Amino acid sequence: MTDYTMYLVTDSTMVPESSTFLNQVEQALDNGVTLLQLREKSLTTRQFIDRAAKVHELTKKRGVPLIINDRIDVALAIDAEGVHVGQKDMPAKLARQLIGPDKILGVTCSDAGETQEVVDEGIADYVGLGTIYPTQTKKDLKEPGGTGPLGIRKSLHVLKKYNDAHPDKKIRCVGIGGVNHNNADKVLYQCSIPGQSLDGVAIVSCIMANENAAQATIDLLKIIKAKPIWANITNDGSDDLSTKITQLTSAQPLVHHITNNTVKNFSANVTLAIGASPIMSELHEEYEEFASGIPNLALVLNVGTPTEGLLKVFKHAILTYNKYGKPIVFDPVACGATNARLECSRALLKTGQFQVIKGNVGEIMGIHKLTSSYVAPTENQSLMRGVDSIVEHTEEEIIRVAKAVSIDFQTVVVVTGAVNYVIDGENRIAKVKGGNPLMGSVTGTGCSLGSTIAAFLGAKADGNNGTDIFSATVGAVELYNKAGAAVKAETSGSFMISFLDELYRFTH
Ligand code: 3NM
Repeated sequence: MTDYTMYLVTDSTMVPESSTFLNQVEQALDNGVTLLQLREKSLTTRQFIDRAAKVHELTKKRGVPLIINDRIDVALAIDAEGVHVGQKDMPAKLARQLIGPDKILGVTCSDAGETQEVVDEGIADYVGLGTIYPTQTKKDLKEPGGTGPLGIRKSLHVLKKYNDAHPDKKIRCVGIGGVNHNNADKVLYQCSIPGQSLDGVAIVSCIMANENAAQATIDLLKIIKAKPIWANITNDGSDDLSTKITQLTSAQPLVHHITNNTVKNFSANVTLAIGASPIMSELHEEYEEFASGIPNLALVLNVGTPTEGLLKVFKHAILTYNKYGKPIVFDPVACGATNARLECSRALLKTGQFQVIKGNVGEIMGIHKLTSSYVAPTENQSLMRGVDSIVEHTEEEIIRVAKAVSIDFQTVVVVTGAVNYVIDGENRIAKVKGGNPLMGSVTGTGCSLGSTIAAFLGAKADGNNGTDIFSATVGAVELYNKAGAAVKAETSGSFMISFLDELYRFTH
């Protein structure tokens, strides 16, 4: 069976001066590339055939299949193992007729619609799904900014349906576009839905343009085979709240906030009240130092007052915290209110992995629209839903939507309200009651729950240590609501002060 784990697509224009094209290919083949595609866009037919023949010598020796990009004639001339066609190349059906039933046929798909067409034809062996991230290697792309893992997951839903129905004739898949040493593990983790994952990644520049193609290949294979550092999550959350509070206060976590202007002061005070330390920084130059050096650190990323500049800061923070496996709590404030805000959340979800997404019902409903299996309601249905939403969402609906968000983004979801729901995938649900109706009259009481969750995660999650994110989050939500319920105040101003006091009392 063809091994798609690490699929090298060649490009002779980016070979470094210190090497040659054939040397780059040979280094890659000797160090772990499992499949090779010869992709030449400017050679004459004669040159292409000569090169293909030479490369085929190298691949045959190592038992690696050789796929020819676009040129069926060249593939047939040298008896290559397969052909890859893009959407503007020869239609897959004709390519199959020409190469016969036994050769490998691959097709590029840039969205779920194109994947559906390939699936409907049922003649491809694999699809190349892209573009994941921006790339300098290929111009003229349908979505130059990349679809992110979210776009790839939409195609995976289409593939899963086909593959489930055709277990003997599964269509395999690789992700392509901007994949490199910094993100290959993340790509494989995030481009995945229950029951359908990528079979591998396809890469060009991170090997072809590398001064040391051998080492680049070895390193990339290691990264592909490893899980991302933050995927080291356990499931052992048997601790009770008082144990979690003891862990919190003894670890004294640092909660880095990139949060909205309205709540900075209150969030900092809540963080201090529970025995953690706040830091409010929008200076991205210091994030590397934070994440690489500070133990028991977590980030709250709250998009309540977004700006163009802040979006860049958010993205930098996500990449840096993901790199060191430090937990991130994402608060998509008012993401359901405007399309621009929803797009802001989409951009951040595309950038990296969040350990927790926290929002009220409206916000989680907004994020649900970004999930890969979301189907927009028809006009009739939306009229009904419009009426529905005035009435209030049922518990069943809230849980269904939160589960969908949790599964798609592989994150713990917290839905706040009179009843709080903490949801981790299909099976783990905690309902937390308590709180106080006056919370609605004090700004920042929702946002500072994010600080509390981050503090609990920071106390437990540190780099490589497996952490039960769900259990830590439940602890934070429980503490927060207990403290809220314990407040005796009858008006909002005194509630605010007493709430800080209760948080302090429960943790000291
Ligand atoms: N196809 P790199 S992106 C050949 O999206 C190719 O279909 C793409 O190069 C697609 O690994 C791409 O250097 C180039 O980013 C990928």
